[in-house]
Amino acid sequence: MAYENIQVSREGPVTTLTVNRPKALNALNSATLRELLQAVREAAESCRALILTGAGEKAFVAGADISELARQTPLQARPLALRGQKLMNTVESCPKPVVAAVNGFAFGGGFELALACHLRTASPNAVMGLPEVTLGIIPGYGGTQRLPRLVGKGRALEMILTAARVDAAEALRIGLIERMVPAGEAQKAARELALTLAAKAPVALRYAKEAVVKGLALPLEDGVRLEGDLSTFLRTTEDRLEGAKAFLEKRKPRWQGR
Ligand code: CO8
Repeated sequence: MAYENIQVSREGPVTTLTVNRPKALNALNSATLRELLQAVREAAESCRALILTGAGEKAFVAGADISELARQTPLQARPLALRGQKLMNTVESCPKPVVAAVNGFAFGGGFELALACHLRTASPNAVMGLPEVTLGIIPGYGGTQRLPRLVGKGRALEMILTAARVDAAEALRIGLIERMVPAGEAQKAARELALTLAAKAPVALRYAKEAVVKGLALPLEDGVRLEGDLSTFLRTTEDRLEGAKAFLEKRKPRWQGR
């Protein structure tokens, strides 16, 4: 499907979705949220790993579209908030691994999009933060929930309440991103990561992700139970036989995804 504000490129097992609204530093207006949701769903069907990034070298996504937010009535705001949350939940629960290539500004809803991804690479010019309180609102696309799960309550509260901007080096130090790479290479690094992921057993990857993401929202005992259930289920797949066979035959496994 063709999109107005999203570019889709497929290379081997990896699909890259690029938010492309240069006039607004790739800010997520309502139409872009809708397109991105559709694009993520479509890509999840056909690829082994996904990359999300922003067009150009200046911005990943500069947030929700402030000019649109400013025009909204409360009745219009609610569906928009739900659409944004739906997008972030869809990214996080995507059965395929999703890597964010943060190639510049990632603020507000843009940062929340990166937080919903499973892994993040960033170039040195990346700057991240939740500036909502400076606009008289609070993060509305999951930032108040996903940020503390990543960096802890104190640092998340500091970032949210002071609207502090975090550069790529600091983001790496506090565990907001997994890789900081030279200028212009965030997408290349994301691709390397995505290819590494695409070479792993797809169903195992999916359930490992589910165990971590869902488990974090559960008491430890229930999380361990979930891990046990998923792990037991995985011992029924054809891929687990292929994994053992390939190891014993000293060759690369040929995953079937079942
Ligand atoms: N929305 C709309 N337009 C934007 C946005 C945005 N988020 N960010 C930048 N733009 C536009 C600018 O208005 C400007 O347009 P124009 O050229 O027509 O004046 C163009 O992009 C270039 O921006 P700047 O000239 O400002 O570029 P700078 O390099 O000087 O600054 C910054 C870059 C620092 C990124 C700056 O643009 C900025 O601060 N942008 C806003 C960042 C922000 O506050 N983001 C959070 C938005 S709120 C949010 O995301 C809430 C999510 C949950 C909502 C739930 C609601 C229901």
